[in-house]
Amino acid sequence: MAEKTLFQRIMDGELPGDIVYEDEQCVVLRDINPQAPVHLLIIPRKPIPSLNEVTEEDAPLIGHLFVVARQMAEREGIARTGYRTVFNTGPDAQQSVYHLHLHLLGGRKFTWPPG
Ligand code: DGP
Repeated sequence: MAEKTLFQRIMDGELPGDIVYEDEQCVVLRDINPQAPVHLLIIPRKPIPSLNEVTEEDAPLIGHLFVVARQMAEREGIARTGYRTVFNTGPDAQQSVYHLHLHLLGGRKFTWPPG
C-alpha cells in the first residue's frame, strides 16, 4: 500500500492538527506556518497528489472544495474584504505536500503578481 501522506495521517488522527471543519469529502486545517492572519488548508479525503492528477471524475469534489472555501471565508470574516484561493502545483509553485490542498488566505492585503 502507498505510504500515507502527512495530511492523511492528520485526518486519521495519527498526528495532531487544528481541524476547523470536516465533512464526508474534505477536512479543513489551520496551516502550521500561516502566511496571512487567516490561512486554512481545504483538503479532500481522497489522496489526490496534486492538480496534475485531477480527472473529470473529480470535478464535483473540486467544486465542493471551493464551496467550502467560500463558507470558511464567511466564517472567518474575510468574505467582504477579500481572500485568495491557491493550489500550488509542482516544484516551481513550491508544492511541498503531495496531497491536494486548497489554500485559503486572507486578513491582509496581497500583492500581484505573487512572488
Ligand atoms: P504547499 O507548499 O502548497 O504544498 O503547502 C503545504 C502547506 O502545509 C504549507 O503551507 C505548510 C503546511 N503544513 C506542513 N506541515 C503541516 C502540518 O503538520 N500541519 C499543518 N496544519 N500544516 C502543515
